Amino acid sequence: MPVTRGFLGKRRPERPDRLPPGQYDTGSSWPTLTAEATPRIDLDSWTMSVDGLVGRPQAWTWGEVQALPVSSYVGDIHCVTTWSKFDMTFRGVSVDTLLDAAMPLPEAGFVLAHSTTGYTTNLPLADVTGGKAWIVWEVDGKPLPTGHGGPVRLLVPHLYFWKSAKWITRLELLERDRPGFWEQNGYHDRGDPWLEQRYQGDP
Ligand SMILES: Nc1nc2c(c(=O)[nH]1)N[C@H]1C(S)=C(S)[C@@H](COP(=O)(O)O)O[C@H]1N2
Ligand SMILES: [Mo]
Repeated sequence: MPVTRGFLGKRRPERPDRLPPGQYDTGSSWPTLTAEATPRIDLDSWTMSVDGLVGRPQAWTWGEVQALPVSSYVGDIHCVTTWSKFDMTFRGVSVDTLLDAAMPLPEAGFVLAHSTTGYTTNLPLADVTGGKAWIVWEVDGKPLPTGHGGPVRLLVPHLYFWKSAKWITRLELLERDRPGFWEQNGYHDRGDPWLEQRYQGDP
């Protein structure tokens, strides 16, 4: 079979345009990264709350959250430990839907995401509004595995994956930025993978 060898000499990422600087394609594997013990969550008592600087604090049960309009993300995720994973499909509810119900006050500029375990991560409100963030319970057509944050995790795919708090239970709206778990331990405050905002001091 005739082959134009010159073009095959060097292995390149299939889609270099999709790989942020310093990242590699993890392919079919999906590493699990958890700072704390994996919790056991009882869906009968689980709630998703939005509170803090909002006009109408909200708390949805599992059944109530599932009755909200479904929204999906199809695309890539990027971990600060340098793996990226392409073409994932997550299904859940847009954070916009939750915030619309809770009606953030004008002075709310930041959000602190809380996990049932005590893990926290902070985000500017602008990074979880406008169709950029979800709470999700399904991945690639299956329930989100417990190790990956099931039953429900936050998904903020345009930022490094530590912002996507597993076992999410609460979004707290704040006037001022309040560093979360990794942000207190040396990670960048915002974490944009395209700007390589990995650690404090990075641009
Ligand atoms: N509750 C909780 N959420 C978390 C973490 C964690 O340790 N605890 N780790 C973060 C980090 S550093 C990453 S890279 C991703 C890992 O998600 P995964 O284990 O599903 O790949 O979850 C993020 N969310
Ligand atoms: Mo991470």
